[in-house]
Amino acid sequence: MVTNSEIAAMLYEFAELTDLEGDVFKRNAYRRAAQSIEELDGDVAEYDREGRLESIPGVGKAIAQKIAEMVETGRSAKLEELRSKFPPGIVELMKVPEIGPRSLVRLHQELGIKDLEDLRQAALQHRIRSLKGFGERSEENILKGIAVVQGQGGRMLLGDALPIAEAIAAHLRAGGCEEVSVAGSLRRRKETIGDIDLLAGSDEPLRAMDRFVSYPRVASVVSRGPTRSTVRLADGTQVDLRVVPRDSYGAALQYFTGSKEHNVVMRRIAIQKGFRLNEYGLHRRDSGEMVAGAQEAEIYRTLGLDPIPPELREGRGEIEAAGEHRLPSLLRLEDIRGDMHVHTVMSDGRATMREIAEAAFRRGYEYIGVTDHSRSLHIAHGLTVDDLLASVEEARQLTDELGFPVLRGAEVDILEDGSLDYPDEALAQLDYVIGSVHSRFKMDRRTMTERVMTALSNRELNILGHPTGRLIGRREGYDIDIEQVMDEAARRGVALEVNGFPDRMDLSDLNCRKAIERGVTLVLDTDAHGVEQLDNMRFAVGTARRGWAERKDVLNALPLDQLRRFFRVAGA
Ligand code: DGT
Ligand code: CA
Ligand code: CA
Ligand code: ZN
Repeated sequence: MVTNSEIAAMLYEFAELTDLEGDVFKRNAYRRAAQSIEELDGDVAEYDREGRLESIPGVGKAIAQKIAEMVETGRSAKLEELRSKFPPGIVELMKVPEIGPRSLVRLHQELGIKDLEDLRQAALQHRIRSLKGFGERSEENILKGIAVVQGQGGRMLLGDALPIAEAIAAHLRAGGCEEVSVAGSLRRRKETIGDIDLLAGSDEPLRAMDRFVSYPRVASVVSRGPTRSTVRLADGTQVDLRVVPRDSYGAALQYFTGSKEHNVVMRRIAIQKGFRLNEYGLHRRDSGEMVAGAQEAEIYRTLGLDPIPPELREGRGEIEAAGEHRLPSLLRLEDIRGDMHVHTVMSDGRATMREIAEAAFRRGYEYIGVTDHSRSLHIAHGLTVDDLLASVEEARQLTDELGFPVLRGAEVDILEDGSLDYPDEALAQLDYVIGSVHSRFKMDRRTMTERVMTALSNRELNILGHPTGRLIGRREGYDIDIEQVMDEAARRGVALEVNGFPDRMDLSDLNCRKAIERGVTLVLDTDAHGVEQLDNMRFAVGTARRGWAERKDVLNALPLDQLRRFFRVAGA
């Protein structure tokens, strides 16, 4: 079964390749269709079966036909034809900020550039400046652009990698593999992922491998063997699949989940206790007898350890804690009762307050908080005081009508001097206030810390949004004494946000742990700008779990009355 996200991914690839062909109109059409499908409620396959594909916004006759083919065969002949016109590295080349599709086609046609390495060599050897319209500066910019792409170390965001991995896992399961799991850094929910690791337990490894390489998004097979294969997807993502006998599945899952640091300690403990641990199982050293292998938890238990959740396996004291039965009882996604940071159409979001409330209700939340940008943030259509106050009334009416609590908050800019971007009388009308830094990032450490400390001292402030301001792979956080901020937040009853937007993940895992140790209350948010992004809550939860968070540490794991009490005492 092809999933919505796989169809969306193929449509995005269509968009990129038609862009390369110079057809901006088609590119936009494919993008629009891909976006609608990402946001679609219900299965595309269902729409196809019922002949309703063209009722999807942005899907006309031609695209509907392609989607129908994807649903029915898992592939698209037209997409494969387009792919064959360009070298496989081309989609990766498109990530270089300095080159647009038209230059890319010329670089390919005139210099034979096929991938990042070709491009770097051409720039270093000054072959690019010989092309009409390019110069010395373009070469410098291209080299900088390559550094940006590779500065991410070729790592991808958790939020991009996990849906891909889950789609491939589903493809394997649909092909008869019963036990399939993501492994590696992805299973540990690290914020960035080097490559995607998948593990299957199967007694028919060749069949599993056949199924793997037949996944529709596979652009090339890097290596293929009976126990391990590696493929590259069209966007350059590398995916590893290992297949082990079902008896060894638990041991292999333990091994390939890592981290390496965690595994080193695990193996040492195994040796101390007279065992040998590897990806095939836990064996007694004297007799060679296998004492655990099929179940991952058995490996831990046999070594005298409580089973350790994957998010903790970083060699940060988790094994000692497991041996002393003092692992934290980690927060779970089901503990989250509402999302406190969501943008609506009033500022730069795509959904109305009502659509957000209905989606939150469908997710099983007990409440939702909507937070638009404040007036100074013009690029995001920040709300005037009048619009803000009118929307407080709208939230109240919606709450009555739906019987579902819609809280009216705001994501208010923390201005340069630390004041908030609305008068206190206006803020006092809201259910709660998030304060965020969105401007003047380059202050020195002392000034920036002062700025945020001033904001924390405002009695109307309840939550500090994305507290370090970093954007993974694009921008370092601003220079701030985050420990001083944590202590002040704990003292004043202001919650620090764990923003689950995939390129933010702010606070980070380590900062979450530090904050909890300092008595800070965390609040887990998505910063959603569309209803589908409410799903990003699982990334915030993964990050908080990596920071050893328990339910008691998290504001929006509280029932509504206690949440309101927290907001009342804040700033006291
Ligand atoms: P990544 O891909 O850079 O985000 O990080 P990981 O942790 O996914 O690392 P990866 O893909 O190289 O390997 C996946 C897991 O397999 C790793 O977490 C632990 C295990 N593993 C791989 N190679 C070794 C090794 O040489 N020694 C040990 N102890 N474990 C290894
Ligand atoms: Ca990996
Ligand atoms: Ca790997
Ligand atoms: Zn923000």
